[in-house]
Amino acid sequence: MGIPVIRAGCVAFGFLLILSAAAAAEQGDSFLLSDRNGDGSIDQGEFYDRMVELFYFADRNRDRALAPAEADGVTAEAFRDADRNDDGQLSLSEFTGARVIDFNQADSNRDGLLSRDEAAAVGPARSSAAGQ
Ligand SMILES: [Ca+2]
Ligand SMILES: [Ca+2]
Ligand SMILES: [Ca+2]
Repeated sequence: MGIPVIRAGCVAFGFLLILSAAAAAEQGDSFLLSDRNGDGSIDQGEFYDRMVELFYFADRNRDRALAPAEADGVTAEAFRDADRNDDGQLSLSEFTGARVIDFNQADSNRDGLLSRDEAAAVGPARSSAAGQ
């Protein structure tokens, strides 16, 4: 019995993350959001952390997996590619695994860092904004 205080704290913390992410997104600069140490580039650790945040942000029913309906902006093809065990859901590792491939593709000078220009090529998990 009794209220699980620790758990409530985690939920509140999660909300803070979501709120700060949403606030930064409103300011339209996801690059600054990802570049935590402010050195002007996104390293793989920073990228991974950001992807984990996005994963939990997208996981609206909080089952730690993304259903196609939760993976906004991910094309059906990209979703299938990322869904390695073919269970119709993206686990955290499946999601981040697919995004790391994006990171490597965007890192055109292969220095393991994304500059602002390179990061723009990754985009918000959308292959095309034109398709609406
Ligand atoms: Ca950085
Ligand atoms: Ca989910
Ligand atoms: Ca899966």
